Amino acid sequence: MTITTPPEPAAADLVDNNQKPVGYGRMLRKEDPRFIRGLGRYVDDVQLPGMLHMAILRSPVAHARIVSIDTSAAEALPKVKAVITGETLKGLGLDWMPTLSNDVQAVLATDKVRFQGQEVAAVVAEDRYAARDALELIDVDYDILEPVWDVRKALDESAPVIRDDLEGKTDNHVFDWETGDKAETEAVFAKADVVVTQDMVYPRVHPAPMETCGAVADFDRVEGKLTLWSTSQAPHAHRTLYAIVAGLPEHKIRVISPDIGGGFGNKVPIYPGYVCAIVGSIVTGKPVKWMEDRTENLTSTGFARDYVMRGEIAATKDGRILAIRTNVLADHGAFNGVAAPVKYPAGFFGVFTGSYQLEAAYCSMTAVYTNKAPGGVAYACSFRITEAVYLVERLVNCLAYELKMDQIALRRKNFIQPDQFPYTTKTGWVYDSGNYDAAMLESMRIADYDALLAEQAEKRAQGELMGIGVSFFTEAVGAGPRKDMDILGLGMADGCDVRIHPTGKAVVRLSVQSQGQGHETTYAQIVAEELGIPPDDIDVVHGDTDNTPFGLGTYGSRSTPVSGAAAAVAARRIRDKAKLIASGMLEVSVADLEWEKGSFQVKGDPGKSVTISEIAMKAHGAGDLPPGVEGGLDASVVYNPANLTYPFGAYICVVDIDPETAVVKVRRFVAVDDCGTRINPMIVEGQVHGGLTDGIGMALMEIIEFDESGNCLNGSFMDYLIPTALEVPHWETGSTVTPSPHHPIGAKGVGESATVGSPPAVVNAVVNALEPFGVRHADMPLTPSRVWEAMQGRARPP
Ligand code: MCN
Ligand code: CUM
Repeated sequence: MTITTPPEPAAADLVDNNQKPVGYGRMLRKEDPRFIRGLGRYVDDVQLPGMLHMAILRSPVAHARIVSIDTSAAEALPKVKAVITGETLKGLGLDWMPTLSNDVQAVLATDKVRFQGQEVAAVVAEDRYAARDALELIDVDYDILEPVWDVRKALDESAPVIRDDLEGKTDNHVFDWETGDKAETEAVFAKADVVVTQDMVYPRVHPAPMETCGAVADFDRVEGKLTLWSTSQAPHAHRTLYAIVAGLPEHKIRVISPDIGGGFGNKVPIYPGYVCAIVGSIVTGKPVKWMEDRTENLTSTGFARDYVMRGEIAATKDGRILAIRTNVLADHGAFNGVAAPVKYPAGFFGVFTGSYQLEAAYCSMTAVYTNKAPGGVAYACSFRITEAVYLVERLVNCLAYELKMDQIALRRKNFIQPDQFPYTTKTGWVYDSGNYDAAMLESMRIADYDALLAEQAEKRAQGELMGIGVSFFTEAVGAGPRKDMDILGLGMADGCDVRIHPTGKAVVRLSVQSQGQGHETTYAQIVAEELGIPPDDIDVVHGDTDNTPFGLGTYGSRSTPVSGAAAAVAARRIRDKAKLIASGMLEVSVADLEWEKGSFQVKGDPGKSVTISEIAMKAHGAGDLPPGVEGGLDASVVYNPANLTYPFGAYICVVDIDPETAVVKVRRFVAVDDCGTRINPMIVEGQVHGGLTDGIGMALMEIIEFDESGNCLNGSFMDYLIPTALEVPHWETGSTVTPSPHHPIGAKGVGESATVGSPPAVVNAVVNALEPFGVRHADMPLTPSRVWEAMQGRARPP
């Protein structure tokens, strides 16, 4: 295992795209010239001849029986071409659709509405305005029912049953799930010197991507072919589901995800709007466009978190952590629309054991339906690892508080050690590689931790509220080995096709789909590194099911671990074939050739060599190839990962709290991330900066709440606060490099690391600042009012 701590990059390290040698490095993003000039092509930029526009009527109430829907006035509007209701869809067998977790979800409500914002009817009209006007003319008679808005009361005997559509359903229970050894954990807790219990809530939040969800459906009656432009993180998986749900032949469906303005998991599920746009196009014979507005996005699409957790940690009195136990109540909204591998009903929450050597661990969870929008797995969640990391990192700080131990010293005492990898946790996950202490020490060095402690002591003496918060996370990303992981029966492998043209230029086709992560750059870099072709000569194609290999798409930071591996392996296969061709060209045996980035040369005679472009021309050109070698220079790989990859990081946050207003200011944030080999360190840092900003948002301001009638209180950016440049500090990033032993280039995923790791660091810092008030915990978001209540000894009960 190699550990390096690269120095801060100098501007001179920025690699010009055409500068050689090519490969890994801080190359400027190939997609940026189009994005920064406003030339990106998003779904809403698609304009087709004769295109119609669709708008959706949504339920104004959280829970009600639908008595009647009168669409006659809307249909009479001159520009209206079709009004679609649940009854229309029922005729096509499309009124309900499967979710990604084996539940069903209403496409358009027929019997009841089950959350505020639920889809009730769709209008297709000549323009967007007419479609919206027509919505106002649809008359729905609702018989209001009592809503279930408090997750803690969802299982009460008296609670109304939300999902009476499910046969035999008499309560709001979704699933129970457990992991770890209960009896063993109880035994370890019984012998522990210290047990600390803490209740905490990870509130419902929303990914809020800049671009809302939408689609353009174009059903060609002549060809019988459906083309769907949609905001999808997983175009291939969506196509297969449309084939299964709508009964359309799969080869007659083309799903295109063009440029996507941010996904963050919000664009993994299939939404009723996509299905209605398809039906609208089939019914009218015209292309139909549907784009949500901001309120629709915030109130009806995939939310994140919403876990009510009780955590318990057992330790010796000198700070040896022995066991962790947790009980979780999970709010899944009205339909179980979680997108996680099917064997994992709670996603990868099972890694709540964190980065520590434990003797035992146990988790039990109950998931319930409420009258709220469905979702649950979104917002850079790494399949619920955000919740898991928050739980364990808050618990460790609660333990430090009780033991009066330094939060870093306590962590360092309990880390899994480098020689213990691969490490099997008490819940059965096999961490592939790690050197946790190196990352922790690096973060302490950058932060100058001792100086911070001294400063804090001084400030406390003067009554100032300065807090230092630490978190250390391990993530499990790169789903996944197909023996263990699938979504609705589709194995979680992903593919890459690499094709080298005769002139030595290349095209790389991926089954994963970028929403802003820079795939056009980094996949070109992977192939460039392997083949010595400059990245600017390599085009990356993605997001079009007609032109890319099958795969399950981008989420759970799985692109680099899965498709990134596929790209490297495909390029290596091409290199192997190129070597055979080169041996013919140079008239030497294969054993006499050596690879020098971009060319094969005769060992001991570097003057005799052929470049990869010369080989490409030969592969396509005239004359014989060596016996048994076919023409062309292409390769295609479907990669089945051996394991997940386990990136990790050490974060230190410094906050100041105004004692008069209780406003929290994040003054410093140090983030040391280890994602193994870094393909493009600049892009990795960009991903980390974004995730840290997410973390400040969730820790300090973001929440989706409901009132007692089930009304969503955060349906606009006036009420759903997201951080701006004003709330974030200058990020201080660092890195260590511990390659993944099973990934062909040693890379681990990183896209969600900072979102996962930063919220507990911020909360730990705020709570640390409030230590003089005897505060051990306060729940997110730590708005001034909540911090003020904590200061008054009235931390809101979770
Ligand atoms: N990378 C690298 N070296 C590594 C690991 C990654 O250079 N060792 C690069 C990759 O090549 C890629 C980027 O970093 O360009 C992110 O890679 P990866 O960690 O594999 O994550 P994915 O590409 O699968 O992206 C998904 C992840 C998720 S799940 C969410 S949620 C999220 C995130 O990415 N959504 C984003 N970051 C986002 N960034 C933007 N701009 N927009 C989103 O919607
Ligand atoms: Cu869980 S958000 Mo990302 O996996 O697309």
